[in-house]
Amino acid sequence: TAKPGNPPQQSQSRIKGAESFLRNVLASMEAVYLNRNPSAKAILELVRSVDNDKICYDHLAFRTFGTDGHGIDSLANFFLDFGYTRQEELSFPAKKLKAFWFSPPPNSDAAYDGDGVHGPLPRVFISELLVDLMSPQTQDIIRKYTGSSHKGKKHAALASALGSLTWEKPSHSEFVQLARESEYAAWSLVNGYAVNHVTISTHRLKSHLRNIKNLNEFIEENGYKLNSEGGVLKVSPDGLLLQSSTLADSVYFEFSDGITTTVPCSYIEFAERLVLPQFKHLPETEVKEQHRRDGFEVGNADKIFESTSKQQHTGKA
Ligand code: OOG
Ligand code: NI
Repeated sequence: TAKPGNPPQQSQSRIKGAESFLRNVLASMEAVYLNRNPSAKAILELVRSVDNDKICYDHLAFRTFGTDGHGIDSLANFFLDFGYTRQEELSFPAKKLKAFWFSPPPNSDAAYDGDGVHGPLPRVFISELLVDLMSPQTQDIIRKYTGSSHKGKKHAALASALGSLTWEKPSHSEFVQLARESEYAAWSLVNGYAVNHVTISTHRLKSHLRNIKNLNEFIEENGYKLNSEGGVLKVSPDGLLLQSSTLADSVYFEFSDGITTTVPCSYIEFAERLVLPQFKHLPETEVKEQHRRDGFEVGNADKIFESTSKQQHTGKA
C-alpha cells in the first residue's frame, strides 16, 4: 500500500532521520554499558588494537520480566518502530525463560561503514522471565517492583539509554530471595533494561581474531575468564554458529536497606557465523552477512545465560 504524495526522496530522508536517531539511542545504551563494565570496555579496545581493527556488533541483548506488559514487547516496541523485524522465538523451559530475536532494517548500512553502533546495525535479542511460573514469594517481589514503575514499561528503551531503573531499588533480602530461585530474576531486578551484553561479530574482523578460537585464546592470554559452561566454545548443531562469552563484571549496588554488595552486571560475547553450504562456492571477497548462518541457537544461548551467574565466578573455572 504505497502512500501517494510521498515522493521517494522525501520518504528516504525520513528513514535517514529515524535511522540516525536509532543509532544515537544505541550509542547511549552502549555508553551506559561501557561505563559500568570495565572488562567489556577493555576487551573492545584490545580487539581494536590488533591491526587497528573495526568492531561490528552481531547483536545487543536485553532481559525483562514477563509480567503485565513489562516483558519482551516493552523493549521490542522501540526496535519495531525503527524498522526491526521480529524473528523466531526461543524457549528455555528449565530456566523459565523465552526470547525473540529481531533483525535490523534491511539496506540501511550503505552509508555506515563505521565502528560499533556506526557500523552495520546489530540484531537484537530480548528475553523475558516467565514470571507466572515462579514461586508465589518470588512473584510477589517481582510484581511489587514492576508495579511501582507505573507506566515505566512504556519507556523501556529510554530507561536503557539512561541506565536508569524504572522501579525503586529492592532490599538485599529480596534480591537474595530472587537469586535463590532464578539468577536471571535477580539480575533483572537490579539491572533493569540495561544492555546485558554486546556481541562482537568475529568473522567481520580483519585480524587473525576473525577466527573465534584465536579470539578466545587472545582473551584468556590477556587475563579475562570465559564462561566455561558446557565448554568455552558453544557450537550450534549445524556447526555454523560459534559463540563464546566472558563472565560478567561485578558492580557495587546499594540496596534500599543500606546494605551494599557486589552484583553481576554485564558481559561481552563473541560470535562467528560461518558461510551457509549453498554459498560455499563464493570467493571470500564476495561473501556478505546474508550468506552466513543467521539467527540464534537455543543450545548455545542456554549456556551463555550462565555468564552472569555467581557460581561461575566463585566456583570451578
Ligand atoms: C542472553 C543469553 C543468550 C545468545 O546470543 O544466544 C545469548 C542473556 O544472557 O540474557 O546471548
Ligand atoms: Ni548473545
